Amino acid sequence: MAPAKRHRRRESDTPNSRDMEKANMARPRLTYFDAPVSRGEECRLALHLAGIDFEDNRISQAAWPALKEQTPYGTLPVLELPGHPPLAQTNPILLLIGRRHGLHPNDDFEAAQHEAMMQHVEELRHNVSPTIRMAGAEKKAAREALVAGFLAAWARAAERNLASAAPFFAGANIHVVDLKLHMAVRWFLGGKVDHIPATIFAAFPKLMGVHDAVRDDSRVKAWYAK
Ligand SMILES: N[C@@H](CCC(=O)N[C@@H](CS)C(=O)NCC(=O)O)C(=O)O
Repeated sequence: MAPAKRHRRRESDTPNSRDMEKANMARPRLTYFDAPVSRGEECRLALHLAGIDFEDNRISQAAWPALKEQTPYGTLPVLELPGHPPLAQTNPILLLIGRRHGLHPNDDFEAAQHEAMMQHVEELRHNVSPTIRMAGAEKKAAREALVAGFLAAWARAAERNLASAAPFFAGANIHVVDLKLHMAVRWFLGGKVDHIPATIFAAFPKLMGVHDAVRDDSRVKAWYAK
């Protein structure tokens, strides 16, 4: 099948285990679910900002069980680079792209500060994601508790660590950490996460500012204009 725009593969093209083991394709391939969200989308954005011609391999939930055990950690995203075994875990994927393409600082202390914030975003996901599998009253109670407790504290800590941000985490230049912060805010901004207000982060201007600056970046706009 000829690749569609952004080199998307369809479910029928899902890589088999031999593909994943060998990673001997001609160009990088990112595998994630077929949705513009979360860990997969921030890796897609990082690859796009890095100017890498990559295969955007999107799989359906139905195709996932057959692939899960073939991935390094049973999770997506997975990045395959020609000549290397598949690489999983979102932050290491982002750091590899970021270090190679000027989207992560060279200074080791500065880099560690970025990585701390990246981990902060992962902790947000680890706390909120379990509620996705809940239903009814249990989901409502769990999310209301998150809004009052964890999410409020999470946003305060994010804002504290964005003290000198303008417009991005490290000032004028976009880095992979900004892509993660953008995706974290965007998760709730559309108001589609039941029991978590769309305005959950509205009182945190620096956090919102990073979200907006990434949204308004010309390369990010170009990605969504495709
Ligand atoms: N620590 C992993 C977590 C990855 C993760 O949980 N990915 C989700 C999608 S965002 C997933 O693979 N879900 C399917 C499953 O766990 O079976 C990372 O940072 O990449």
